[in-house]
Amino acid sequence: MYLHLVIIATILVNCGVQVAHTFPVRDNSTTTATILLFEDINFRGIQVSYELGQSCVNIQGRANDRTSSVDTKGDCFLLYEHTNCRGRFHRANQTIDDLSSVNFNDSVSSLRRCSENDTQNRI
Ligand SMILES: [Ca+2]
Repeated sequence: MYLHLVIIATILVNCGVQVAHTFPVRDNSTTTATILLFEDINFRGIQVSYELGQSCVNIQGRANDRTSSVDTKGDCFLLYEHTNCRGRFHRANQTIDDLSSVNFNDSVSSLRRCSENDTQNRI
């Protein structure tokens, strides 16, 4: 019975995270958090899933500079305008249905999880 529950839970997680057109990125940290990036506002268009530990991750391929909405799944992330977590950033601690509302539409090039030292919304 327990095994069945684990299998069902695994299937549910996989359904939620790994949909078509995703490019899952993982690192070796034990604690990870998932963020979903969407090409269009209101969580539409091509969806990309990133599972992040503590490292900065660059947005690969056609998803770069195309994100218009994000689902943070209850976690906190820093969205950066340049690769390697450089340049202007926005601290997203909740889901954002239209990144133009925080002047970040089609601008995200890298991201990382928030750390305890992140206190400002942007530089
Ligand atoms: Ca877009």
